Amino acid sequence: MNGKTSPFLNRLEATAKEVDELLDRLLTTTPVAGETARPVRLMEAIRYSSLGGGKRFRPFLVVESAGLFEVPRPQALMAGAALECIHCYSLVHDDLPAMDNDDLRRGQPTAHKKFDEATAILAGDGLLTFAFDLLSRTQTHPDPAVRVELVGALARAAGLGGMVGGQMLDLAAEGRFSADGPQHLGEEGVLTLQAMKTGALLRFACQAGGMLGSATPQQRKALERFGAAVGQAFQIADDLLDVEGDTALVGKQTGKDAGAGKATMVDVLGIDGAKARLRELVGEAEQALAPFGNGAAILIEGAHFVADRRM
Ligand code: GRG
Repeated sequence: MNGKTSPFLNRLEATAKEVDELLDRLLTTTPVAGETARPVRLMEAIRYSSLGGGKRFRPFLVVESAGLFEVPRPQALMAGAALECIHCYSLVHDDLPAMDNDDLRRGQPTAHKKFDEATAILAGDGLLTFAFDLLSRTQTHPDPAVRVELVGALARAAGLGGMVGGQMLDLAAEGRFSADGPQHLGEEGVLTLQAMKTGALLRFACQAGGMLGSATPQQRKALERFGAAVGQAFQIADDLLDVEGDTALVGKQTGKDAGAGKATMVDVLGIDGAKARLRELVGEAEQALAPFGNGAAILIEGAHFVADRRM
């Protein structure tokens, strides 16, 4: 992934490969029951935006949280692939000229640069709806009540009170809709924005394992607490990468946040303060999973990976 290797990275990469293989099998031009035809250009743009690249960290969290409850791996991979479709859609739309206007993603031209804007919008729309198609399938879980719970929870994480709402707050904070320039949100405001924009999908990733595995209310609470800490840590690490990261490793342009008037935790706490908060969040993540004992070691390594990541 970045030339380095460790047992944790090997496991992350192995899951990424399984997710890629599954998406590769699912995202073909052959229509399934209920569909009429899958246009070739749309599928090319969807495959370009979702295959080959990306750490697949969200599916990894789904698979490993499901592993706590011995959920069959193919079921967890289906839920992870669905979540990755939402994540990839959000990146395609985030890169559009009307949003962040980026040319580079995962080290490659962004979807609207490689194809065109209309195709990129439709590829994002297609990935968004496909995610719910996947969750509704019996391969995700034999019990329809579990599938409905997953669909509802992912819709809320990704939707108007989650990621989409967070993106709206982000654009507003940049000053897009007012003549007064960037807003100064303060710590609470930035926390809310980030919990929605980035945190909600990561929290869902950890909760999904509990849903698939019929976890007890206490176990679900523990996973939610872990997911919330990892979500916050992920975004702070991303903010730090924007300031200190290397474009070649990160695979997208760095140094954009300050120029765009973005509301970040580095802005609120400073670089050293953000790094200290990151450490606190890793501690919080570890504590949350204490009830699972050694079985949760890989998830805790995941929290460290988030805090230490350079890509
Ligand atoms: C357009 C509705 C809509 C939402 C966009 C998530 C998001 C909201 C925008 C992405 C902006 C961004 C870079 C946020 C920081 C956190 C983040 C999502 C980083 C990218 O995720 P990684 O590092 O990427 O998991 P890979 O490429 O590994 O999948």
